[in-house]
Amino acid sequence: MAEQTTQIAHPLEPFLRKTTIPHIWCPGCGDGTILNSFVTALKELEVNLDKIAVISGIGCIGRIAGYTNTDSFHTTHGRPIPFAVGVKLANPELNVIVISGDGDLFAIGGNHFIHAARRNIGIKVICSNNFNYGMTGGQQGPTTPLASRTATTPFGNIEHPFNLVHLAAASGAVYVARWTTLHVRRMTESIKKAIQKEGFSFIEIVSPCPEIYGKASKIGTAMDFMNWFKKASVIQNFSDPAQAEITAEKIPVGEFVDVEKPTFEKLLREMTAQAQGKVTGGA
Ligand SMILES: Cc1ncc(C[n+]2csc(CCOP(=O)(O)OP(=O)(O)O)c2C)c(N)n1
Ligand code: SF4
Ligand SMILES: [Mg+2]
Repeated sequence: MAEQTTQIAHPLEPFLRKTTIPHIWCPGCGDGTILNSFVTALKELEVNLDKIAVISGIGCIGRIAGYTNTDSFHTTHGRPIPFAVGVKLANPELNVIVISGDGDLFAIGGNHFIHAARRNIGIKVICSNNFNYGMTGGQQGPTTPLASRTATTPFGNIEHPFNLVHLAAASGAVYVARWTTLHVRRMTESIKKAIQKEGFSFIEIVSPCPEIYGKASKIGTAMDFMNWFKKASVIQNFSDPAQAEITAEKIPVGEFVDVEKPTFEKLLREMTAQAQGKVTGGA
């Protein structure tokens, strides 16, 4: 007699686009943890998936848009924010979430980031900061630590990195947080908060790239990254983001900004209604 097997579905299965799984990420890559946290946040919030749009640029983390079972765009390198802004302004009811890399968002796409934050456009941006361009072989990028070795800085990086939480706060983001992939529950809570918040929200996730950056920098394996995160992370909620530089000794994490400010789309709606009223009134 044939043996009967019962298949138990994984609780996160409805949130993943099964036709694109298995994913391409290397063993130990932090991007899987970010995906897990993100879909857990969607599940716990019981959001209507038809109201979520996930938008990414090009890079290892950029594949995430294809793995989530939502409407999504895997856009051109550096341009997820302009795509997201277009989606949000066309349909302000949608919760538009950009998930992309440090290179994508802060090198080629840096200008888009600062101006979307300044305008307080109600999109949410989650950055997988792995300190390099993972997908293209580990080039140095805008968050590579000073003196760090990468594929293109064999004698050590001579450029000062961005402090992303300071950049986001100074540009006008209404919610700013940083966690590492070791802080899974806190990361999930922050993602939930950002999804529910109006206005431009930014979460930096410090994430291991053991396969490329780990080797070049000599930080080592995924476990070595986790040990570094455990040793160096200090929770400093609502401390000065300007003082939150990441160093080998210290990774300041936590929520840095949580304020309210009228969003671009709200002001646009009000201005349009006013202008239409004037036209109608004068006719
Ligand atoms: C216009 C353009 N320039 C360059 C590239 C090559 N490219 C693809 S991904 C990438 C960098 C990705 O780095 P990051 O955003 O940090 O993502 P990661 O792979 O580290 O997750 C680059 C330079 C491209 N695809 N398009
Ligand atoms: S190259 Fe790095 S960032 Fe890309 S999948 Fe591998 S470990 Fe992850
Ligand atoms: Mg990167």
